[in-house]
Amino acid sequence: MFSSLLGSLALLVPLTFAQSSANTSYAPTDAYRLGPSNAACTLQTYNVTVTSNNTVFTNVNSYANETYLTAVWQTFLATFPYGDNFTEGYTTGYQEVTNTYAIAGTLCTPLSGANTTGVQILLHGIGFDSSYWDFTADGTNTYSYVYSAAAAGHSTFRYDRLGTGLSEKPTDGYNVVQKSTDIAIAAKLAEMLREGGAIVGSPTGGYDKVVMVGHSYGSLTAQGVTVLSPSAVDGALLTGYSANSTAVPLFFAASGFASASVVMPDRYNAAEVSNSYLVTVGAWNNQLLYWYFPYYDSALYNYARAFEQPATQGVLLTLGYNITAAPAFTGAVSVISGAYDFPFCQANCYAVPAGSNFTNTLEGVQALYPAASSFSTYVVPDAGHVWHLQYSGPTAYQEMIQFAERVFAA
Ligand SMILES: *[C@@H]1O[C@H](CO)[C@@H](O)[C@H](O)[C@H]1NC(C)=O
Ligand SMILES: *[C@@H]1O[C@H](CO)[C@@H](O)[C@H](O)[C@H]1NC(C)=O
Ligand SMILES: *[C@@H]1O[C@H](CO)[C@@H](O)[C@H](O)[C@H]1NC(C)=O
Ligand SMILES: *[C@@H]1O[C@H](CO)[C@@H](O)[C@H](O)[C@H]1NC(C)=O
Ligand SMILES: *[C@@H]1O[C@H](CO)[C@@H](O)[C@H](O)[C@H]1NC(C)=O
Ligand SMILES: *[C@@H]1O[C@H](CO)[C@@H](O)[C@H](O)[C@H]1NC(C)=O
Ligand SMILES: *[C@@H]1O[C@H](CO)[C@@H](O)[C@H](O)[C@H]1NC(C)=O
Ligand SMILES: *[C@@H]1O[C@H](CO)[C@@H](O)[C@H](O)[C@H]1NC(C)=O
Ligand SMILES: CC(=O)N[C@H]1CO[C@H](CO)[C@@H](O)[C@@H]1O
Repeated sequence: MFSSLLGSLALLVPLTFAQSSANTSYAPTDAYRLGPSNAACTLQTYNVTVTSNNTVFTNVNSYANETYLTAVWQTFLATFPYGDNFTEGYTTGYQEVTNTYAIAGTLCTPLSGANTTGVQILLHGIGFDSSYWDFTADGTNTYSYVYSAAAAGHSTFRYDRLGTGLSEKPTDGYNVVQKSTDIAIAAKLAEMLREGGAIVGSPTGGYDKVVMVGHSYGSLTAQGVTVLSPSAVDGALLTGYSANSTAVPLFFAASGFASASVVMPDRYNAAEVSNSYLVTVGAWNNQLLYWYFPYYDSALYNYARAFEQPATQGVLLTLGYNITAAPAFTGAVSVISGAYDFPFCQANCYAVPAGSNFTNTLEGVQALYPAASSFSTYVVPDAGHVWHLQYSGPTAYQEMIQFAERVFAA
């Protein structure tokens, strides 16, 4: 079993604020925000040791120039999904990789009122770090899911994906920072939440239920956890997600993904992140992929762009790998996406194949979960991919909380 290989040490590392404040790539307000006023939050960096079955890349270089990176995209998109030429030219199979990664995570428990014995682990998507879940660019808690969850008595654990925020940024953005590694880290952290004492601030005996909540690539990762480590979580809440890959080539083409240190030289330098760490090339590319105009506060969009976080080319090239059914996953599954989600619905989550009994694109995910205890979908009106940050998001947070409560009560 893959999950048995994950059973290694996870040690605490005290976070040094002085070091992080030197880095403008991490929004300073987020670095110092230890969660909303209705929760007690602990930010810690954990040494997480995992073994993962990684795609082995060849003919790539973490310090390649933009011309070369673009040529890789061209080959990839010419043969999508993962045609022979890309596989033959750039990958040579799989190899187990064991490493220890410094991952920054924040556990928030409600300060008063109800206090669930379960926890939600929150996996953000590409372009963000874990501040996505506690987003306060408008100066309020309106778009903080951490706040809404705490108000409902729920504990949350959000962490910065490898290569983002305050987490480690390994140089090798291909063989190391890729989807398999992210799946293993997510599974390991979920297991740590279930164990007592592993996560600072968690109950002595650990949490009795773990709901994994993803957004976008975080949902692709969570789906991988349900395949490879099905007992790690009791529920999978996949947001900003579908099983429809029609728009994926458009997503890549419209992003203009290029090196963070080239696109945003005032925030990133090659000493901090290698060239393989990419951001969208322009603010409007970011809008095209993620936001549905005009249903959002431009202050949130401006902040999201100003502090856009990178994803490695290895993550982006492997995000479609190993999307297979999870026949061993017996927990609950729900999919919640914005009606106009671009990457996962090509801007219309009501498009379904002729003759199908689906009422929306998200229902296609059910085929991956033959043994799930329950399956549901919800389409968030007037919202795009980052629906949590759009005007209709906060109302839909209640759908997420209700799902978690059903899992906690089961
Ligand atoms: C975590 O890992 C880093 C890098 O290897 C190391 O310097 C640090 O001592 C470790 N922390 C603990 C608590 O072992
Ligand atoms: C990696 O993949 C190979 C081939 O599919 C498999 O034999 C092996 O068990 C996998 N290892 C892990 C850690 O999943
Ligand atoms: C991913 O899929 C490939 C091809 O089916 C397989 O060999 C590999 O073991 C899978 N990796 C993981 C981590 O399951
Ligand atoms: C970019 O890298 C490629 C491959 O190494 C090289 O052929 C090309 O000359 C480089 N271009 C520039 C502008 O440095
Ligand atoms: C791979 O490249 C060769 C040579 O350029 C071309 O003839 C072939 O059609 C390509 N195959 C695919 C699947 O794109
Ligand atoms: C909720 O549970 C956590 C973990 O056991 C504990 O630290 C916290 O004080 C509790 N909060 C309330 C309001 O009971
Ligand atoms: C996938 O999305 C495309 C584009 O929106 C749509 O035409 C197609 O019907 C969808 N297929 C499924 C199986 O949902
Ligand atoms: C569609 O039909 C399939 C096969 O009969 C069934 O398993 C599935 O639950 C149906 N989906 C919806 C949304 O009715
Ligand atoms: C932009 C910036 O200041 N980056 C720095 C972040 O921290 C690392 C490690 O301390 C430095 O190497 C970077 O130069």
